[in-house]
Amino acid sequence: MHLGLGAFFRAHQAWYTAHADDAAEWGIAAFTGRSRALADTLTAQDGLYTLAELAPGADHVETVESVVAAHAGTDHEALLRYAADAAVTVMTTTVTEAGYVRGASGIDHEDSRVAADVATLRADPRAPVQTAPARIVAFLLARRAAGGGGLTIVPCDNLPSNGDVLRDVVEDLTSLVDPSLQAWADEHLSYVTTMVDRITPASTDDDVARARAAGFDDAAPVATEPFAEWVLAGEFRGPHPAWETAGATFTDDVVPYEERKLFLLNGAHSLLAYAGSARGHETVAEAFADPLVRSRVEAWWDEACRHLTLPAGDLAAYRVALTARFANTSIRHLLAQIAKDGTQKLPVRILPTLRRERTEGRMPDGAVAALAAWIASVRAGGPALDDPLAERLRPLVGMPADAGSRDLLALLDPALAQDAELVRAVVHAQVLVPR
Ligand code: CS2
Repeated sequence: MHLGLGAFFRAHQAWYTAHADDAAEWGIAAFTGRSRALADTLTAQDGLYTLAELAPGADHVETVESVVAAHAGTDHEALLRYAADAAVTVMTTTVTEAGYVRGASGIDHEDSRVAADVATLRADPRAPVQTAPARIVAFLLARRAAGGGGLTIVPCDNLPSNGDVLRDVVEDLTSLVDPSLQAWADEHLSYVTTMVDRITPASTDDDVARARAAGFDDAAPVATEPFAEWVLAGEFRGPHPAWETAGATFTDDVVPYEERKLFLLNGAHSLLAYAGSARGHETVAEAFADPLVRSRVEAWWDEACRHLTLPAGDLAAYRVALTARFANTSIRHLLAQIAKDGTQKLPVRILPTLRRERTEGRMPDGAVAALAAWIASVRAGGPALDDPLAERLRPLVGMPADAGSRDLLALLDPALAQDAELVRAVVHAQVLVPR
């Protein structure tokens, strides 16, 4: 089972499942977020789609066969049918950082969709719900009712300790909906934490044309990069595909890999997204080729590396590989896509390093540039406004730099706004990255 049928899932978890030694024994039933279109398109082609790995001089196209059923997220009845199926032992999720609807701890009790889902599930545990955590709770209630066995939930979004994050959210929601479910969950359910990596832009008409030119009549192709990495930690409550035979790594401690990827790749991505779009670039490769933006990325990498625990040689090699990945002009990775949901992304990508640097008495230029560029994007009414907290960002459009910066930093973390030296540095940095 998968929640969050999109391009990334099809380039990553579905691809690993298709390449596992035991691929013939597994199939994925995948659900979109809400939209019906992709589910219908994939259903019309029996779940098959082409995956193009793109790099200058090294394109490779294959057909991926692991998705055996594609459903719209609104097809709640189908979701509950899988819950009762003993053959379903693993649920992966890619619901985006914002999709977990996290609060300060557990789920966000202030979110009106959460309140609505709680009321719905209390009244009828089989009624359709809106949020991803509620869909999972509905799934678990149906599984318990059907006497279903062990299940492992494997979140695949860019959040540190994503297994723990999802557990906290689901358990908190469970306590609001039906506390008696917890005892069943303790016995039958486990959460695995993962680091996922593969740069996969949203699909476009160009991808359809490319597939056609390669001889495939595919209305739902995916384009990605050759690189892929998956590191998983935790206990499974049942069988899972032999992902390790396709190159996934099972380890005891995923944190060092998560931090390396979140800070160096995703942190740099966010910096590129805001600073690059302010300077008129459209894609990651274009922004990365701009020496002014690139110098900020290098500064950011230096700062972040000071706080990563993997050996220096590993980090240096990762930076070299990332440099080639960001420079890959065969992929059009739009900055506007990465700029979405900044209030959810920056706190996990940039703030841990920023806090550690401030504690050690330094003013980290790269981290400051990332925050300043995000603030500039909000103040200019740019792509940063595509955010679950848009209502709180919009009043700051056009605000003077000093007042706006303080308020926006406070939105990410109130303690940041108390750091007067930091606020000054952020206001000053905006001058360095002009629109
Ligand atoms: C990107 C990620 O959109 C974003 O925020 O930073 O989707 C990134 O491309 C992936 O994490 C790469 O593995």
